[in-house]
Amino acid sequence: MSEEAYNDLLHGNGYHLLKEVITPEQANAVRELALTRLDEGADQNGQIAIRNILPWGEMIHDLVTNPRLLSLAHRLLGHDATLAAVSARVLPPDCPQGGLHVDYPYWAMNPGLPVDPALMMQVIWMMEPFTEHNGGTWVAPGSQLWGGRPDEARFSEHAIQATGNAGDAVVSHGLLWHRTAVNHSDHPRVAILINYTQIAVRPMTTMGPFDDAFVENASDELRALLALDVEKALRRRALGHTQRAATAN
Ligand SMILES: O=C(O)CCC(=O)C(=O)O
Repeated sequence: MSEEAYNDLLHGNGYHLLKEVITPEQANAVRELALTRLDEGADQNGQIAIRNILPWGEMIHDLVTNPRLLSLAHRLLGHDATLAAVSARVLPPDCPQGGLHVDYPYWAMNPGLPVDPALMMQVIWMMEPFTEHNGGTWVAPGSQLWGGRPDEARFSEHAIQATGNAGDAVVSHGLLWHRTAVNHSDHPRVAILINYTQIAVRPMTTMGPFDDAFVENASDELRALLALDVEKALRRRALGHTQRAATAN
């Protein structure tokens, strides 16, 4: 587990670039897959958002259960962290930039939002090199600590673009102020977005229903992320609380 990434998310820039998490070839295979599924997407102000891509199969399951991401998600959100969303974001050439925001569940909550413990970690998987030219995500370093609603003027004063290579992944605190960028290149830019949350947070999109074959074949990591055994996981939490309280008394 990268201690540096953990500290960056909570106390530093609010995001961290994990390099070479998968190979450029693996990233390109996911990119090609996404480009064959564009018809499942919704137009979001000129950008394409394809929600709940788990049914695309093993390539996506492998991204979601990647050990480097999971170990960070577990450290930040608890060993029983779950999946709130997994989607593809495609920026067509010359698309307009996206709206400035923080991520779910923070945008769905009333003010007084906790930075530590974090409620959510986002992953922006780069399925091709991200550059300032083709739409590297705009982020405001340290903004997870700013509190309040995202503010255009303050954001534009501090924002920089996250860049990296195919197969790299930017992990970020859910409170980081960010927005998608304009893609000035002549081919679509593809990201896979993952949101991991604490188990007590309701998923952002409906994940299931899962058929019997899916449930039988799901790895232990995927079962935990989808809270397929949620009552058991919550009982373990409750027991942990009781034991901690007994030790404290
Ligand atoms: O596709 C991107 O550049 C990042 C999008 C993103 O982080 C979001 O929409 O929350």
